[in-house]
Amino acid sequence: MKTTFALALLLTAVACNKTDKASPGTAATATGPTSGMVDVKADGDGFTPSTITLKKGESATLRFKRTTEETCADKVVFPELKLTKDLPVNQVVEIPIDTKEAKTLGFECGMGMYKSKVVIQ
Ligand SMILES: [Cu+2]
Repeated sequence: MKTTFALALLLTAVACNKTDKASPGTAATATGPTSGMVDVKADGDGFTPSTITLKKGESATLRFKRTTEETCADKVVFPELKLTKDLPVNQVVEIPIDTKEAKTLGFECGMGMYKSKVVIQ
């Protein structure tokens, strides 16, 4: 498990360096609240990271990228926002998050599996 997790972090870091040269410090490895661009991977394990903590009041955009056909996470749904976005393979889909209020926003795949969340604090 630990090896898989480390590998996922490594892959995230590599992807981040390729696509987001301007802010190398915003990798999804942060454990504390973050802001700015946050990469979220969708694959056979669902969404990674599955919990994203954002700083209240600071602008944040989730950058979803599906990396495999082998998943039903071909779209992401935010039920509270009534928002559904398709996730084409290997395309970054940006979803800005309103962080004005401290709250928890759930998100999931189109079938309601892979429960994940954004915590604004
Ligand atoms: Cu599903």
